Amino acid sequence: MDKRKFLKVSAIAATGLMIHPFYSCQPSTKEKEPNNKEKQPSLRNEAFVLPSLSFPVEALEPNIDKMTMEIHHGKHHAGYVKKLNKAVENTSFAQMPLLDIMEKVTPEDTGVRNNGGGHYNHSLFWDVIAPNQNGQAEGKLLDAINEAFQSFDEFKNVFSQAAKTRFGSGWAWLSLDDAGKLFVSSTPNQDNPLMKNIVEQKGTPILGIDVWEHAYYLNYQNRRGDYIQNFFNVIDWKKVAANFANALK
Ligand code: MN3
Repeated sequence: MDKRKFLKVSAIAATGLMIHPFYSCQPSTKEKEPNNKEKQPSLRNEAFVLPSLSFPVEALEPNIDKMTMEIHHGKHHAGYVKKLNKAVENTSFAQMPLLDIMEKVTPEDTGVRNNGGGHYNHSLFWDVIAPNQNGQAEGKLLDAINEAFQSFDEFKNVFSQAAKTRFGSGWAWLSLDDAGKLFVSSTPNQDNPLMKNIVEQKGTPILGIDVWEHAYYLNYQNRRGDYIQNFFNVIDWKKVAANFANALK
């Protein structure tokens, strides 16, 4: 084979479009030796598990009802965990911690993308909601919100609008970008701002709202706007502030 023809065949093979006995014996791109300059992922020894809620399922009523919490946590989130454990089997994700998976997952890793995102997103969601909240960010987090959005009320408007206008199923986020600035974004399905190979606006989420219908339909039916408004009654701003402090490190 002359050099030009060899290069052409190699280029086609690299796209994965060419099936040939020679190439089929080679390790897939997922299994190839990682680039030494790339950060090595740390390892995880155990299967992913459903995190417990830190409050009783009825504790968020009337903002989020008991049955929605039971089904959302006990069925939907549990389902993502189960399917994630299955999806990572025999892949390069098998022993990776969740945060490394979020960083490395690509659009083609459908099962890991949907269920890994589902596990991460819901774990964050349960962590930033709680009963008996005062509804207000404070301290350095409030300063950062004021800097990015001019005021706390304006942040609420921008965040609510992102949640309301997400077409179909998805999430709205408050995240910290690489430059240390807060921003609001929204993602479809179970994507999130950590998925740098997938999302447009990359960052570390510190607050997220689930706007899938399963998150509110039993209590609010089609009134997504009312659900979003009442979600502000259950945001645990101390937890969001802790996430903010961690993201700044
Ligand atoms: Mn959900």
